[in-house]
Amino acid sequence: MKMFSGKRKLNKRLLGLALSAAMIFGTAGCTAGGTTEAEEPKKYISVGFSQLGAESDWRVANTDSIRGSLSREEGFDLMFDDAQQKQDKQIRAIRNFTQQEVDCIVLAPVMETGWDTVLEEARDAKIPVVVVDRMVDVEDETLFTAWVGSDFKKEGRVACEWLNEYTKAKGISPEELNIVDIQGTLGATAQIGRTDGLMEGAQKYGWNIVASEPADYTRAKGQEVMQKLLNEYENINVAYCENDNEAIGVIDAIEASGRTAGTDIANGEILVISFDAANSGLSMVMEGKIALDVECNPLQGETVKNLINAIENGEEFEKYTYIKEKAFTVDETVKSVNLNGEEYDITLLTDEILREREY
Ligand code: GYE
Repeated sequence: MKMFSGKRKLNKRLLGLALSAAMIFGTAGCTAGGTTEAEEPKKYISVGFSQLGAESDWRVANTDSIRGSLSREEGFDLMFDDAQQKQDKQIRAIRNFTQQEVDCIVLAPVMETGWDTVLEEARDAKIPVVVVDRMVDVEDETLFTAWVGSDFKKEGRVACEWLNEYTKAKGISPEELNIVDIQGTLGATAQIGRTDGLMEGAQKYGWNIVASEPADYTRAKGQEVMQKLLNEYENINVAYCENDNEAIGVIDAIEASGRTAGTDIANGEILVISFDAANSGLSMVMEGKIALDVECNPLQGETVKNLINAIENGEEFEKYTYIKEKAFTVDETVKSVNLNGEEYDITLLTDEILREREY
């Protein structure tokens, strides 16, 4: 969907800055003999960025990417707020940015619902809002200007189609699969999409979902939840973890219980599937502890920068931008999967890919 945004009002803060800078330059010009023209002060685009937290490697990389792209050198004056996974903190941050009349707000929302009022306030103040990563579920889509992120349900589908093909090739029948879903933060788009993908796969192929429990995308919670589930259910043979940090915690719990994370289900191993493909997760793939890691790309900074520039300059931009992603394994059994008629390659993880993964 192509969008346009008209030129916005001149920001008051900028105007203030421009006036005081002109005064300083003016005085300097006089003492130097009165001939020097006052230099045009540089106009920065002021941006308030409300990041939901720092719960995972993915999130830290996402923050670094956006902060790196919205730098002074690139012409931005960035205010950053970390909400520690609390929606009320994000709402407060957005109100604060709105009151300060920033040129643009960037919002990485912790969950989908509950944003209508605060986004209306921003819209009333004519401040464009770029939503990144997870979505906002609002009555009126004009409450945000653009969105950049991933197709989380597609990620879940890739994982499930791979699991189906893989177990078929290994002679494991669908009813033998006893899966636990270690979910992300409930109500987050990444959780909703990845859980939906699994539920769809389980229904399609007849897998048994033993339990679904959220673990907030953290390693500590992933370990705690898995430990509890391993004590409760003896038959678990697949752990579907909705991010890498949870997967690493889950592997800690599997190993602490005396079991092994791997693909030999027939001999009691637990097959771990994960999402993100951060360096920490891919290292576990390399060690054979994560069977498949579906990529979710956190490097959204450049896209966000280009969007803000287009919005500010009244140029055309896309309302929704989906980032392309891969899925990694070290097992050559399944080379591609079919997603509603579309062939999707499964990438063989190499040392080079792992080395180059900076986050
Ligand atoms: O997978 C996880 C993070 O919303 C895509 O949030 C993001 C998820 C990501 O904490 O690691």
